[in-house]
Parts: sequence; C-alpha cells; structure tokens
Amino acid sequence: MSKEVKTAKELMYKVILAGDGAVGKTSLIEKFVTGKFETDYRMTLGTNIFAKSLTVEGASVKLIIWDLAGQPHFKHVRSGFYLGAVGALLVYDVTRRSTLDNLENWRTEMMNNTDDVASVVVVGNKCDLKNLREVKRSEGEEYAKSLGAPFFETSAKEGDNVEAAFLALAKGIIQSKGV
Ligand code: G3D
Ligand code: MG
Repeated sequence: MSKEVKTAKELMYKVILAGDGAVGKTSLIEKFVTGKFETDYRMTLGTNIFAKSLTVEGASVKLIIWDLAGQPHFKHVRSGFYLGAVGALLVYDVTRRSTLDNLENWRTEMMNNTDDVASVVVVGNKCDLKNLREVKRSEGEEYAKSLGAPFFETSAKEGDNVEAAFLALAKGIIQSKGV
C-alpha cells in the first residue's frame, strides 16, 4: 500500500498586472500560465482571472492572476480589481517611454485601492524589439530602485525573464507574509 503524503495547504495569493494598454500584460500572463504567445485572444472585456501553481523556496504557492482586460475608463470599475491583491507586476513597454512615465500613476491608483500589496516587481516588456527601443534599461532599473523593487526586462514573445519576473513576485510575497 502506498503511503499518502499529506502536503500543507497550498497558499493562494491574488496578484495583478498594472500598466498602460498594449504594454503586454495579457501576453505575459499567457506566456507564464500556458507557455504560449498567442495573438488572437485579447478581445475580451472586463477582468480575466488565471491561476498558476509554483514552488517558491520550498513552499507551494498558487498565484491567482487578475488581468484587467481592455482599459476601463471608469476608476470605480478598477477599484474592485485591486482589492485584496498582495502583489503586482508594474508593466511598461520598452518601445514607448510614456508607458514608463505612467507607471507611477498606476502604482498610486493601486495603493489608493488596497493596503495589502506586499510585493511589487517592475517589468519592461518587449525587449525583443531591439530596433524600436525607446527606454534604456537603466531608466527602468532606476524607477524600480526608487521603489525598492526587483526589475526585469522581459519578452512575452520570446519568453525571456517571464518566469523570473513572476517568481520574484511570489518570492517577495512569501518573504513579507511568511509561509
Ligand atoms: P495588454 O494586455 O497590456 O493590453 P497585450 O497587452 O498582451 O494585449 O499585447 C499588446 C500587443 O503587444 C499585442 O500585439 C502583443 O502581441 C504585443 N506584445 C506583447 N508582448 C510582446 C513582446 O514581448 N514582444 C513583442 N514583439 N510584442 C509583444 P497586437 O499586434 O496583437 O496588438
Ligand atoms: Mg490585456
């Protein structure tokens, strides 16, 4: 008879992705959760919720990843989106400087709507578009440093650093909340 091993209850954490439209939030989640980069799923409106289990520092963690589909114009729609989130990826697009400039507004809106955020990671996405780059790596790094947050340049298309960014997010949550 095989021995059943009882594992500790899996910890579940709500995390969100914030940032301007078309920076690649949905693409990053799709890549992380399904390993695919697809180009034809993005027409949904409202909020999409994804889940992915991972092991961080020996702990089993399930990230419940909330994605704001479309860019609702009304802030009250977004307030429920932030509620209870303990982690956030702040995402900009390295080919559009305005998207980095706007990250602080996204962060402020998030902080105005939840007290629970324990872990933030700054992500400069689309690093595969080398010829279109508008934002230097050091600029993103500097913003992240000002928040005391980890920083990654990612490509949802090629997969670079996608897992690393989510792992750093989960690690930050575990470190501040304890296991
Ligand atoms: P959003 O969820 O932040 O609004 P999306 O952004 O994930 O919908 O992505 C917006 C567009 O950027 C999509 O292109 C998507 O394919 C593209 N994109 C996302 N991430 C990357 C990346 O890392 N590299 C490149 N080259 N493109 C990326 P379309 O043309 O479908 O609008
Ligand atoms: Mg999207």
